[in-house]
Amino acid sequence: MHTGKSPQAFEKVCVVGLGYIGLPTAAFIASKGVHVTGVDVNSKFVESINKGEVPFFEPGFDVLLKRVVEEGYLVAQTEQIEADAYIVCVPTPFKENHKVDTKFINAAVKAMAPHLRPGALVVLESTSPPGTTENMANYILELRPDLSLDEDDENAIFVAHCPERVLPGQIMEEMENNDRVIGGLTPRGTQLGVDLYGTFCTAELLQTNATTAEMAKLTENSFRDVNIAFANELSLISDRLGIDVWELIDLANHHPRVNILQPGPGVGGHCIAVDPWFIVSSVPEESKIIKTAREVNDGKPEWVMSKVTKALKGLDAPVVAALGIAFKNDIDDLRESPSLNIVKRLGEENPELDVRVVEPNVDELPDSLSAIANVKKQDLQGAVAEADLILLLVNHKEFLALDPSVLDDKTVIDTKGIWR
Ligand code: SAJ
Repeated sequence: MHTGKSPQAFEKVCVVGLGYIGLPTAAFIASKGVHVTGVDVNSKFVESINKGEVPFFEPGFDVLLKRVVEEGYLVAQTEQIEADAYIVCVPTPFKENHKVDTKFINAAVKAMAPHLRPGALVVLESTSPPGTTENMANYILELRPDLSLDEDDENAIFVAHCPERVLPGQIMEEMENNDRVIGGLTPRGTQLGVDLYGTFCTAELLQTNATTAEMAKLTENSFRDVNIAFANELSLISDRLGIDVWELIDLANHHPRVNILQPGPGVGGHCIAVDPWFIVSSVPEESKIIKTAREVNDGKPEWVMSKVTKALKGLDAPVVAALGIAFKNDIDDLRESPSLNIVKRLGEENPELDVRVVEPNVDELPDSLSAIANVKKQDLQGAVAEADLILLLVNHKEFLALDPSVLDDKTVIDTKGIWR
């Protein structure tokens, strides 16, 4: 629904949290000639961004960042400023009980509160359980009782939720071209959100309320989790039946209304392995399939471990080449990575093993692996040549390009089905 009014112009925008989502969002807005202040508590990130350097790997993004920094439209700093609009893109991890931990949102809002002025828009972009945007707004009012959420009040601020949707690895394309869901706590909050995201997003800007927007995001990622769990469950069933699961899925997918996803070593990343729990912890009684899917996907690394243990039986002082520790192909993101978890357990639980990790997307192993004496990093060719067992964990392009004949005399566990 459009009000017919011309869109609100934003001169100064403050993006809080410069990670995989916040930084590209800040850069896209800045590329439209809006002055953006990117804020992060990590001063190393801030320094690197102000030099035009991306602190993580995302194809094609380096060119955009360099440009907006050089043109002066994006400046990074550790302090928030007075702005027309704020976008909060901080992590929302869960606690032991799978309930959200809002400490980063609270910290962001606390630092924002002194700078907020009437008329400002505050958008929460971090993935959050239903009700979080409203709680955030109430916390703002606690800190700034002079402000109001009543649209008719001259001291009103406007609050909305606009969940991010981009796929890591395809951010340059998806940031502009994915439809967005925008839900305000009030109609004007929604409209201002639409105006803000309309500065750089050329796709549909779908309007709703804040709670539905929160739930839409969780629903999207739970949909994917449930579908991957189906593929992972099929891989366990097929293994028992002596069937090639990839052939099975390929055959089934020829049905016009079947589209099964791919099994793997488990589900990683900070989104799909986390977000469904926000639904389960909000409404536990009713979230049966969503909970079971999480358990199936979380159980897959254990199953891979049991396969490796079986394959290693009888081998004396074996060398294992573990191919890939990122949470998925062709990125450097290790968050919640099932592959990283498998390699860590492999090294820790089997001190007699010599584990060679091949990960083309990172320069150094993370501390969790470099602390294990029998785990080290190696190049692909060397590791494959020296290993008795090849454990393929991620379908990185370098592994897809490997001549399969080098595997001829090796024991191979291929969790992604690339060498079938
Ligand atoms: N995976 C499989 N089999 C598949 C597809 C994926 O095992 O067939 C695994 C991947 O290897 C990875 C995990 O699932 O470990 C998640 O990967 P992904 O590519 O499905 O998703 P993410 O986490 O990179 O990004 C998702 C996306 N959500 C959806 O596709 C519904 C993205 O659009 C969201 O913006 C992102 O979560 C997010 O930040 O929420």
